[in-house]
Amino acid sequence: SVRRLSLVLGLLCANCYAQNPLDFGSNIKTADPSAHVWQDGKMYLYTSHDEECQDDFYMKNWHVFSSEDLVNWKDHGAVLSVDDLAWADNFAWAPDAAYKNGKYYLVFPAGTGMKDRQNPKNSTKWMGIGIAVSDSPTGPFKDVIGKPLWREPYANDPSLFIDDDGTAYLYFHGSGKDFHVARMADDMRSVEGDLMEMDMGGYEPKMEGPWVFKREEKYYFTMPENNRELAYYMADSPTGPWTYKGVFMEQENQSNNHHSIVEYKGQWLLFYHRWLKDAADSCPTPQRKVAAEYLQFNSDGTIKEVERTKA
Ligand code: FUB
Repeated sequence: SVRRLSLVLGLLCANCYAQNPLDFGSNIKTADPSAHVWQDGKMYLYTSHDEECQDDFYMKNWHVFSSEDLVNWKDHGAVLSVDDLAWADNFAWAPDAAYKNGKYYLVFPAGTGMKDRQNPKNSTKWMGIGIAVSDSPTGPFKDVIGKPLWREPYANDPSLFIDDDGTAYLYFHGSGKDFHVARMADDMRSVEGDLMEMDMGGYEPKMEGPWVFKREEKYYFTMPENNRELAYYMADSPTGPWTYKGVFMEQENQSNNHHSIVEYKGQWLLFYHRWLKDAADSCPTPQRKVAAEYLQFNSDGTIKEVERTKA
């Protein structure tokens, strides 16, 4: 797969070299990449931002990176921060973005309270999902509704999928094994109707960050199963019923993963994060870094297993 990634990069950029994790040209620690290609043809990554040497997921802002060749990246800085929110002050976790009606939307989880590792029952942590708007893909984004989309149930790791008819669906991670989807109102400022429970064909493992995409008339619901292995379902509609298809990327270092999948210049790509301890890092424990791989499909539409490029 080193060869494969080099090939992608070689095709996209003469004299480029394989980078995995991606070299963002800054020392900040990033995770939870949501990849999108907008009208200008560039690749945009919306990521969360780990504090230096973090081990508690107390995270404060979200960044956007862009690239035209997947090698040279521009960091557009913190495009939204929990300091900008009236309803949350922590847990700036995995974001996603969408383009609709001439505006760019950043959908993000954030929360309040504290985690108590020794006595989890004393934890007061709460999380909800917000939506912020900008005229530019690189923000800054503004929380125009000034509150979460809902308070109950607990929700994080939102992911927006806009179908060909313009309907926007919001998938998210709730508490435990819940596979729900919400339909967004046309102005993207609220949820229309109730949360819909999806038929997962009888297999509902614990999961985090869902990511939905469409390819050749099939819908794919992908997610880190048990928070670690990337697995997927397929369906004929964005709300299921879904058929489980298995794992396409194994876990690494007993650590969480979070990913997105996008087509770029005729090639499908998988963005995800790894936990690495590199020599240049002064942190005592592995830290999260965003990486990418080629994604290949079989003729029946199933996803070929992906091996990580050697870091
Ligand atoms: O980055 C904080 C959390 O860790 C994310 O929301 C989860 O998906 C996991 O990556």
